[in-house]
Amino acid sequence: MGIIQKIRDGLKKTRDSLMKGLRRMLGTFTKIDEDLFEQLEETMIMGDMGADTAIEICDQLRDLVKERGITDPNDIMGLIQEITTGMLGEDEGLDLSTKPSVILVIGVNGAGKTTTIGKLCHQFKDEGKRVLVAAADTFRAAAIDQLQVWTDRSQTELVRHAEGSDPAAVVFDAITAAKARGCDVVICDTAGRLHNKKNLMQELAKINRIIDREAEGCAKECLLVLDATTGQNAVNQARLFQEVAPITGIVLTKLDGTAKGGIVISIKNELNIPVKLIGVGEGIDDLQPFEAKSFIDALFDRDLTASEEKPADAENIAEDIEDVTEDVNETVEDVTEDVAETVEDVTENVAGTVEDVTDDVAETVEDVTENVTETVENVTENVTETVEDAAENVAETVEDTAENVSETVEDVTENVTEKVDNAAEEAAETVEETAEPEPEKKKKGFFSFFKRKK
Ligand SMILES: Nc1nc2c(ncn2[C@@H]2O[C@H](COP(=O)(O)OP(=O)(O)OP(=O)(O)O)[C@@H](O)[C@H]2O)c(=O)[nH]1
Ligand SMILES: [Mg+2]
Repeated sequence: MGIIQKIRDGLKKTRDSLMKGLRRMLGTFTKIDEDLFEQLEETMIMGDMGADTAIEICDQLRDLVKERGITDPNDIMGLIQEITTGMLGEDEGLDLSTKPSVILVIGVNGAGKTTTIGKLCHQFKDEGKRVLVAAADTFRAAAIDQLQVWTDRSQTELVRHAEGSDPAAVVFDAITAAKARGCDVVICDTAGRLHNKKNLMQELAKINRIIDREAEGCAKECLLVLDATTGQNAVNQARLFQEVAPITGIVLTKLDGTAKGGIVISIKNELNIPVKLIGVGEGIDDLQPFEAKSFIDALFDRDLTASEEKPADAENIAEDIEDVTEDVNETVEDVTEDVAETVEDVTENVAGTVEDVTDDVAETVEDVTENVTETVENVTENVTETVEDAAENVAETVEDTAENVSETVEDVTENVTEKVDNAAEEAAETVEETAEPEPEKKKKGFFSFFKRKK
């Protein structure tokens, strides 16, 4: 089957849903007015074109309609085709201009990284290139084995380490081996999800640094694999990964399994990263270089849409209802999946944040404990020293005081003894004097009596 036919087949669901929806909606209008633009915008947003892109397409459409004086709603589809072709811009292929060239493949789990690598190996091998694959998704043993199956199929070389080993070391070994063996391309598979987002991102950043260092001067592609069935969520994923490694191109997988092919336009328009490859099936040949013209042709092919449509009889209406029911169920399923994924991501982020905060708190507590212990130690030392000094001073003072007191006591005792002695002496003298009678004194008494009488 040719490339164009594959893309057409792959885009059947999108054509059935988005393009048929747009045509149906436009068919209800007889003139171009603001009501038409509003409904158009809504239909495109529902078809996963993204709100920003839908608004931009309608703005450009208003200008073109005015500029060219268009009045027939039947001309609108042609104008949308023109505008979206302009939005997709020039095609950009993979840059494999050096030997070796390195392709780093990143993306969330289940996006289709390993399958895309398997398909790429097969294509490069067909082109006569020598390919070496690095099994840098060391998170699960099954991931390494899955890659081994693909490389065995295409008979390409694989560098693998044990499960749980450092993915950057695998990449390092792969680049060293590729240089030594003269390989043309090194393709690095990576893990989609580790136990928290922070770890995954740090790991990817490390791998990216190793490639820049070990493959300096080599052509390098960093391909972000996005699952088209996730719709607008894919744009958010791209924004997240862009922070870790500069993305050079998008691989949009599972276009065959979704009605959300409009995402291609929104990715290019909102992120300005070229879509370089598209996956249109699970087979080894189901990877195509992205060509804007073939893509838009396949998407807008009125003949294909018409041949896919059947005349409206009761049976077909029933079929249509069945289709719509299927679409609704699919949308509900997608939304449920998106919500579950978001809840998982949020839980993961919260767990990561809690872990980080716990780590920080533990570190702070450790620091504080250390500081407090040190301070307590210092204070204890100071207090001990001060107490020791004080005790010494008190002892000295007590000694001095005791000495002074004993000296004073001695002095006082001496004084008291002296005074007692003196007093005793005086008392003895007085006693002596009192014992001897004094005659003159009696005479004196007698005369004085007379003196007083006179
Ligand atoms: N229909 C369809 N299925 C695809 C396409 N690409 C990959 N798949 C399927 O998507 C599933 C996941 O693919 P993987 O290649 O294992 O995804 P991964 O990104 O390596 O996932 P992890 O290793 O878990 O991170 C597999 O069942 C693939 O067959 C595609 O273009 N179309
Ligand atoms: Mg994988």
